[in-house]
Amino acid sequence: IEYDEKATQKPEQQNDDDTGLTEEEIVLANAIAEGPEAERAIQRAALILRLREGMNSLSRVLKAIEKYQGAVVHLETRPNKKENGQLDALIKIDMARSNLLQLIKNLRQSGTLEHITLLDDCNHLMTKYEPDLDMNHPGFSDKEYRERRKEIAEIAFAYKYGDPVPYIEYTETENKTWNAVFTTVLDLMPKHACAEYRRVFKLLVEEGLFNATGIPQLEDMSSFMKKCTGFTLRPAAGLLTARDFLASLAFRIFQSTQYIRHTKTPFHTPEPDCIHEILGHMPLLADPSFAQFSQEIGLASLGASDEEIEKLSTIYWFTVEFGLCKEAGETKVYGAGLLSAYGELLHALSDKPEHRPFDPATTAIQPYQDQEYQPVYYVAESIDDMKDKFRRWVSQMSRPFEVRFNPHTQRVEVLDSV
Ligand code: HBI
Ligand code: FE
Repeated sequence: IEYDEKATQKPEQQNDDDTGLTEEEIVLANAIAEGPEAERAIQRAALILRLREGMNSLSRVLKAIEKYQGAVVHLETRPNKKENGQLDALIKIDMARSNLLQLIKNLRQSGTLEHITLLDDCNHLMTKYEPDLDMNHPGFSDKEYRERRKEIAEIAFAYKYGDPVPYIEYTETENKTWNAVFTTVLDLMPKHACAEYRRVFKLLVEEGLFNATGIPQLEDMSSFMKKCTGFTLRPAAGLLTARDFLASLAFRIFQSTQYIRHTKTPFHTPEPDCIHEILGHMPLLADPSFAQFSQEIGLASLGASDEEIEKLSTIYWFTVEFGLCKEAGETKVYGAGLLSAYGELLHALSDKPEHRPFDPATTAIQPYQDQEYQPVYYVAESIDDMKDKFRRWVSQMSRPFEVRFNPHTQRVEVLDSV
């Protein structure tokens, strides 16, 4: 199979798609690879890549080619015209067609977040459950509530990494909604929440951050968590896409909503709100083992395919949101979705739903919905045991590369394990 020499030698024509390969290159590589030969037959292809630090470094690209048993027959680089210090590479390879398609997929997925500041671009909202769009939202017909939501959403969209989270002057109505939920959680928590949650909850009360009278400020919660586990908060405008949400966890950053649910439904909200984030998530994010687990889910999501993101989301759902765990022969709750919504908490611990042992491989493919109480919950032996099982499972997940977060440079680094 011949490749088109002319068509492959114009790196300056590539678009700004920052995933590495342009659409044209994909089409080109596919076209080159197509032919009557069998999938296994060795074919020649030309790829044009934008090389960048980290994820798309030349060494990683070459390693990926080696992994898919390709042979490099030509390689040249030149400075990218638009971006200083970046290189474009033309790489011609001989490779089996089936492997070539895998390689392209691998390279395409590799251009993800490298630096913590890129989280400023990770604020894509899912368009479900918004009070402006969803007729069933409790705030849909409340003009004042919708205005308030807009005002608070603006803060999240304007936020840049490194800014303090702006303070919000919560209204009397908003603080009353907090009070209603806080006092019920205070009531149920000693008997039903796991030891890690109870420990941090007590600390938060002692520090004066948790009290019945008012909603804690995200900036104060962020400083508290930073001292405990290094986790910090940044404001989110609503329910984010799983990819954006999980990516921030890789950097020990939790994207937290700052608005509160509608006052007419204090015990239910169709979307995350600050009560859910603060009462549900923050105590556990201040626990070292749980924080580690959360970051590892985040790291696993970087560069993952859509199918893998779906699996990680499902695991997140049945652990971080709805997880149960054993404690001295009893079943306790550690999931934030349960700890901040006492109706489902009591349902989860009753004999109505099914309890299964947490096992990442089966949990990852369990269907779930967010409209009604779950029929199935997964019970971990302990937070540590869950973290170990997850770590073992995720190491077998098909991944284009291994990553770790370097806290000193605030960069995600690709490890040489391919
Ligand atoms: N977005 N703001 C926000 N808060 C969450 O808790 C959240 C999210 N998006 C997705 C998500 N959680 C999870 O259900 C998983 O899909 C990761
Ligand atoms: Fe949540």
